[in-house]
Amino acid sequence: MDRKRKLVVRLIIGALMMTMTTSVTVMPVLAAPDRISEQSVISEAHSWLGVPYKWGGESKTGVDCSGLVRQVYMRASEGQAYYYDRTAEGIRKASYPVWPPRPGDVVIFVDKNSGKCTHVGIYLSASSNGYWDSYFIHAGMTPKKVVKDRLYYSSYYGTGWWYRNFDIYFVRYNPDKYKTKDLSADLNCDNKVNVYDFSILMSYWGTNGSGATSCRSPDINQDGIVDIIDYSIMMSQWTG
Ligand SMILES: [Ca+2]
Ligand SMILES: [Ca+2]
Repeated sequence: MDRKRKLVVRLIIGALMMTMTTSVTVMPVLAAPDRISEQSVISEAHSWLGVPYKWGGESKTGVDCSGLVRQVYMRASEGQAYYYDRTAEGIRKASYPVWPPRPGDVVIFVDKNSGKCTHVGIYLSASSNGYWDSYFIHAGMTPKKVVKDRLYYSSYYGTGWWYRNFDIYFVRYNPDKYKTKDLSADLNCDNKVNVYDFSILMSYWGTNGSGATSCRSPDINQDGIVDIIDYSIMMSQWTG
């Protein structure tokens, strides 16, 4: 290649690189993705409607108020974020008060007698009356299942019941207090990576994992096959 040609080639490469650089710089700068979107929390919360109330429960066969909030947040973030403390009081401590609330924020109910947060729910939207009569989803005793209710005109507890018994406010999780942990191998979303997940992985070995009814796909790294790579990811997260 003579010098002239080399120069032309260099110019073309330079122009290409400039174009590439330019196209990179004009790309919109994306903020760090929100681990939990409002929409994912709201749709996950709705998928729990009708699940029976069970004290201490954290699955779709039975759940209590704080178990519901924790599971909804954990599943909505695909296991990336969740409250370690599963009590209503723990959820309150890991959050900060907000006004106005955004759909998917947490509703905190502080017992007027004990001063402790004894109930939590997920805020959906203000009603036509305003935020004080907002819609929320929660797992409660009346009826003993996950329902959608209103803060003031409660369909199940009667008008004003929540306010007579609780101080109510809205909170959002505090990223600084919000612990993260890679649980992508927790296929059944029970917050542990153990033999249950292992047996799900094994039963889809060599397939693309489609058809699995577990909370997460056994194709953990999403490369189209359940294989040794997924197995090693699982082993690295093993909690037993
Ligand atoms: Ca598991
Ligand atoms: Ca895989």
